[in-house]
Amino acid sequence: MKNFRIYLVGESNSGKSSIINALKNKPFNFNISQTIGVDYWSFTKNQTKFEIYDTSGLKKFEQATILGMKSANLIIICFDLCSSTAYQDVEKWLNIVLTHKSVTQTIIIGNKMDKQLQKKNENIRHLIQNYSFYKTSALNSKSVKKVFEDIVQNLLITSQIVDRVEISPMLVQVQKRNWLCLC
Ligand SMILES: Nc1nc2c(ncn2[C@@H]2O[C@H](COP(=O)(O)OP(=O)(O)OP(=O)(O)O)[C@@H](O)[C@H]2O)c(=O)[nH]1
Ligand SMILES: [Mg+2]
Repeated sequence: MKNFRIYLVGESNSGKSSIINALKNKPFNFNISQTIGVDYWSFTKNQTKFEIYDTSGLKKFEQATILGMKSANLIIICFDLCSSTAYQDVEKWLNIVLTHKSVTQTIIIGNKMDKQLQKKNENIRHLIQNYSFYKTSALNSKSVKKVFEDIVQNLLITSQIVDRVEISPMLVQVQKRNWLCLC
């Protein structure tokens, strides 16, 4: 069994815990309590244990989050699509990730797509153009599950590539030996 550690980060109120609740098929809750420190949840798929760390977006827990996410295999930055500070929020977390964890996969989620967007922020598109980007609504568990299905699927493809690389030198050796035997 392999472990795959996912850190869910982003500003407080962006909907991180609600996204995890949707993934767990829990009913949506407008009065969900703020995360204190970090919450942990895991699921197993394809012989891999996906460990999800749902962090608090409160400033006082930021250093603990930064420390913890150094061990992550994947970082998901979540922001509120409708927040007036959406651009600054994404920029801040991208900077944190790039400063403290340069070589890691990063996905960006714009959450609360069920809400009416007041003003389209074209600048965000440029900021996130090099990242996988998903729009979600924690009220619609399908949109949330799609993100995690893609993560599982991508990991499967990547690990197959790694397996193939590991296997091929052995195959070459076996073929060589057969060829020698035939001689
Ligand atoms: N309309 C709408 N509201 C949402 C959505 N996701 C979360 N909310 C609401 O936004 C508020 C904050 O949600 P949380 O899931 O607690 O946000 P969080 O990012 O985990 O916040 P911290 O734990 O403080 O970091 C709550 O009132 C949720 O009900 C969504 O997709 N659409
Ligand atoms: Mg939370």
